[in-house]
Formats: sequence, C-alpha cells, structure tokens
Amino acid sequence: MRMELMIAGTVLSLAAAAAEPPAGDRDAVAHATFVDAKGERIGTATLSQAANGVLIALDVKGLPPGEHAFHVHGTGRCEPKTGFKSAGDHYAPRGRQHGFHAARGPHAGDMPNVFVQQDGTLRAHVLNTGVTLDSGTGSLFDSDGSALVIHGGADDYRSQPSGNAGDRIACAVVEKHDRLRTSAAEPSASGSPPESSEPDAAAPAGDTSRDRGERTREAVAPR
Ligand SMILES: [Cu+2]
Repeated sequence: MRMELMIAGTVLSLAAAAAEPPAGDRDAVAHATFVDAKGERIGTATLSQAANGVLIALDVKGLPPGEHAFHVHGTGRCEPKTGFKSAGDHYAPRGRQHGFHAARGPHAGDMPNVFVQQDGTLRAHVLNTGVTLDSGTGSLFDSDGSALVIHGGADDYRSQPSGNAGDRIACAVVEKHDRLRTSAAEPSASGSPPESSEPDAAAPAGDTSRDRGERTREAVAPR
C-alpha cells in the first residue's frame, strides 16, 4: 500500500513531489504566516519535525524591539479583531501549569522568550520538545489546530496562566505543508488525478482513508 501511496503522491503533485524527499516523520514540515494586530502579514515560521520535538525557524519584521513571550496557543485561528484571543490559551494537551520555573510546569506550548532587534527584525530558531507535527499527544494538528503567538511583553516563566506576557501582538496559524497536504490542498489537483490514474473511480481503500485524513487536517488549520 505504501508503494501505491508513493506513486499516487507523485502523480498528484507532479514536479513538486519529485523534488521532495520520501514521506516520513522526520520530513514533516509545516508553515505559518504571522499577522499583526492590523491583520498585516509581517513574517513567517517554518516548522520541521525533529527527533525530540519541532524546530521552529522565525523570520518576522515590524515588531517592537526587545524581549517578547513566544508560545504555541491551542487553537489554529488568528483574528486580529479579537486581539488574537481566537487562538485560545497556551497549548497544554498534558495539562500542567504555565512556565519553565513553575513547580508543575510547563505547558507544551511554552517556549523561551525571543528578542527583537532595534530595527524590528526577529530571527530565531526554537526547539519545542513538547509538541509534534505527527498525530497523538502534543500534535500541532489536533482537532482545532494550533497557532504561534508573540506577545507585547516578556514571559516571566512563572505567572499563571500565561507568564504575565501582555497583549498578543502577532499570530500565525500552523499549517501542514508536506507533500500529502499539498496535493490535497489544491481543489483541482485533488479532483483530477483520481480520474486520470483511476479511470473507473475504483480508488483503493487506502487512498480513500488517506484523503479523508488530509481533509480533516486541512479543516483544523483554517486560514
Ligand atoms: Cu502566549
């Protein structure tokens, strides 16, 4: 079945598939685009699956210089008009309290503060060992997705429930962007390949279930 999927994937995403490595946990990649309080796009995050968590590469501009809290919040929804309250609380699928210095912390979504330069630029690589791009506990692609949030102030790593970090000034919905999702994300691509490769519409059961899985994951990461 795996071979069938690989063949189908190649057909579905054409040139893109050929340029990417074979599917596998370590190859999982996700992207997120930050918007500010006005809804303007100000940067990106690229997330890649590592052996012990998710590596997050930040490239953002237009932020206030200085120290800022940076968290994974539990809902994949970034609405500027709500002050990004739409992103929910810190992602904490295992419970626990907020903060690296809290007795019963941290949340899975807790991460060290980031530092914005005087010109408003933020570039940083952060490894979060409490989350995963795969399924299961800590997945960034659970039923309601997840978001990356930058706050106006610093996280004190101790105060409940969110480190006294102030307003949410930037937010980015985490979106799956591996080969499988790419093929399912394009309406024309997901519709036409089964017709060309399976003229009788007798798609193998494996294809059908995978397709459902991708649609579900897509639905939990609204844009
Ligand atoms: Cu936060």
